[in-house]
Amino acid sequence: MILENYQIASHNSELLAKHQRRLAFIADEVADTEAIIQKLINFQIGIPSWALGTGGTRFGRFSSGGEPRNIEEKIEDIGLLHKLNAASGSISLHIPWDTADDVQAIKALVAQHGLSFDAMNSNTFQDQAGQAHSYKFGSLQHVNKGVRKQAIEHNIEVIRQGVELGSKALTVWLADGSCFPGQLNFRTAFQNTLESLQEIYAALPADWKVFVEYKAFEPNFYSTTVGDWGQSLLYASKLGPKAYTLVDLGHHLPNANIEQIVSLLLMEGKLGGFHFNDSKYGDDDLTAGSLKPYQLFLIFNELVEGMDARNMKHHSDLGWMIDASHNVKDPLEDLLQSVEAIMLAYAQALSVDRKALEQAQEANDVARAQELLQQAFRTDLRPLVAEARLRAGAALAPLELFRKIKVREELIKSRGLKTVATGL
Ligand SMILES: [Mn+2]
Repeated sequence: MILENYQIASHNSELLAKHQRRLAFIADEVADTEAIIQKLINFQIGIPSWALGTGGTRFGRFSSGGEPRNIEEKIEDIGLLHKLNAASGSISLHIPWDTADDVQAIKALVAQHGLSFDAMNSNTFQDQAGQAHSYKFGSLQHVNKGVRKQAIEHNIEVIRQGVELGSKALTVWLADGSCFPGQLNFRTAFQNTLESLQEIYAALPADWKVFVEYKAFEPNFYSTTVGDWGQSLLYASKLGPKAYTLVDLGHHLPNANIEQIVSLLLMEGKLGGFHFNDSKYGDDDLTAGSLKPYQLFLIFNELVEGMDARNMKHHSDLGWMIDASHNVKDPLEDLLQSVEAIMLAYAQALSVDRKALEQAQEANDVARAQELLQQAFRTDLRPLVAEARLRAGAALAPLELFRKIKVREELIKSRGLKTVATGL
């Protein structure tokens, strides 16, 4: 479905007067809003190809209809999101779900929508039809060399496909681990995984990165071979300068201090990227900012402070991606909400009075430090995020416009009610 410029223009003109009043108020309240708006315009969030359809649990999946049936339709959906919010500028592919038959056509389609390719994702957590070995007991960690070799070759094939498309990174998330005590030797599992990752690392082009994603539990429930940021950092450090840790917000044990993890990984130059989502219990994969917006802000606060300390470019030096699942909401509406929440948390972090915060820390003025952070969090900066969209030619209120022009109804008309997108 194509969203026309005139539709955006007419939507914006209806909301413009109210928006300008709000914006003027913020400009009065917050220092240097112009610099914040410019950074928001540059900032882009990667959309995962597997989040465009309705997600499910092991109990069931309830499609909302009109889901993308192939990679072309996934790109079209992300193109539509990007047209609505001008902040969803890249697509992250999962292989083999998204293997392209015609690479040139896919590249052209992505370019036509003003998108780029984010990190490529390998899949050794499922068995594929016709594959020689099973990953039931792990992939890169497996006790059988033949299984490890198959998993290594798959990752190298993902890099090859990514090079053809113009991606610059590989994300490796492993389901490897064990479900019961005694099932495996922790050191052997680590060493096998490291050696496998070393072979994959050796296949990386010079300008590529590999992100080692960690996860505390699930699908394995006793041990996970890349289970936390310490283990991921160990792998990334042993692999070399092109290897980084990837933080998925839902992959920690409850109450983990993620902002502290982020701060230290940045200090070590080993933070590679992010998977945004929100959760109450585990890897719930809910809409970013839907449960713990203050935590999201605190994470961005550390990101901005830590990246500035290293003179990093906010928009390009880390990988920014959503990794979520949409069981009960329209996936596209859910993604619009996630991007909005991420942009807002970023804007809030940019508005923190850094100098004053540093002074409060030096003086052990705890109350003042809290006031400074909460001042930024509690000031409604949504007009700045909307202004960034307006200047980039997108919609002032993306979700509102999405509903007004009946996107889902149109997608169901053209694709059918009973479509199921590949993914989780
Ligand atoms: Mn993830």
